[in-house]
Amino acid sequence: MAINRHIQTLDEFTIQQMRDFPQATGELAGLLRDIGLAAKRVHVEVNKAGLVDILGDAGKMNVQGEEVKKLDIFANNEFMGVLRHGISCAGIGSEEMDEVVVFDDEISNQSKYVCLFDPLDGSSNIDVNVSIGTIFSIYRRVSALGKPATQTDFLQPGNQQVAAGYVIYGSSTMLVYATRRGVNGFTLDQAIGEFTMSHPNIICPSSGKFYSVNHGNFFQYNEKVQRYITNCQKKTLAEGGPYTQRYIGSMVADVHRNLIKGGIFMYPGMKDRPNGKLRLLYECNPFAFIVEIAGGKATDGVQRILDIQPTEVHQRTPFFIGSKLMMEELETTN
Ligand code: AHM
Repeated sequence: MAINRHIQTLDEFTIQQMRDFPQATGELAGLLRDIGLAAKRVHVEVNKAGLVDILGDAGKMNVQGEEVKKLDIFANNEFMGVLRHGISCAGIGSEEMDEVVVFDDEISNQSKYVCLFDPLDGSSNIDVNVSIGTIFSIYRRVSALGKPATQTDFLQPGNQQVAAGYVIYGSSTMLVYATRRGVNGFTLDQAIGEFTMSHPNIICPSSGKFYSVNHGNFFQYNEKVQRYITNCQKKTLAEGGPYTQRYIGSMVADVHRNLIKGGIFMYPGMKDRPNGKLRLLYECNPFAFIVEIAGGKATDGVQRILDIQPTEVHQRTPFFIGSKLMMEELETTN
C-alpha cells in the first residue's frame, strides 16, 4: 500500500537518492547527515546569541587578518568535531584555519571525501541579528584511499565538486544543497529537530529584479562594472526595471534570495583589492556549483568560477553570480 507522507527529512531524502545508485556506499549521505547535525548545533547557538555570552569578538584575527567572532570559532569547532568523528570525511579546510586539517586515522584514511567550509559567513552581522550562514563544498579525493588526504585533494577546480550547499540561519533555518541531480532546500522543523524538504528542485529564474553589490565601493570598481550597475538603475519599466538594490552584506542571505527570486550578486575586484574579498574555495565555488545546477551562471568577470584551478586554500576572486540573462547582460556590457 502506498503511504502518502508529506514530510520528507534530509536523511530520508539523501538515503532515497542513494538507493537509485546500487553502487553507492552511503558515505555522501552520511556526510550530509553529519553536516546537518553540526548545522543544528550552530542553529541552537545562533538563536541564543544575546542571551548568553557568545556575541562579540574573540579577540584575535583569522589568517586573512579579519576579526574572529566567538560564534565563528564555535561553528568551526562544531563542523570540525562532527566530521572528525564521522566516517565519511578525510579532512577539512576552513576559513578559520590557516592550514587544511587531515584526519589521519584508520577510518578517515579510507574516506572518499574532503570538505571545505566557511563555518559562519557574514559574521560581522552576528551582533546585530542579521541572517548569517554556513557554506560547504564536498570533493571526492584524488589521492589514494588508505592514506591520509593531501593538499591536492582540496585544491581541485570547482567543476569537480560532488556536492555543495549552505545553511542560512535566518527567520527560519534552512539547508540547501546541490548535487548534479538538482538543488533541494530543507527547512529546520524545530518541533522534531529535523531538516524537512520545503523547496524541492530549486530553479533560479532566468531573470529577476534584484542586483546586490556594495555601493559604497562603486568608485573602486572598473568602468564595465560601474556601467552595468548604472544600467540596472536606468532600466525602464518596459525593460523590467529599474532593478531593486538589495545588499545585506551576508552573502548566504543575498545569494539565497537571488537564487529563489531571480537576481544578480556581485563582489567585484577593486582598485586596491583586485581580487575582491570573497574566497574561491569555500565561498564562491559552492555557490557557483549550486547556482549553475539551478540554471544560473557564475564568473570572476572573465571566466567561469568553476573552471579556475586553485593554487591556495584561502585565495580570493572577484565574484559575479545569478540569473542567466542578467549574467549575460553583465558579460555583454562594455
Ligand atoms: P565574512 O566572512 O567576514 O563575514 O565576509 C564575507 C562577507 C560576505 O558574506 C558578504 O557578501 C561580504 O563579506 C560583505 O562584504 P562588504 O561589507 O565589504 O560588502
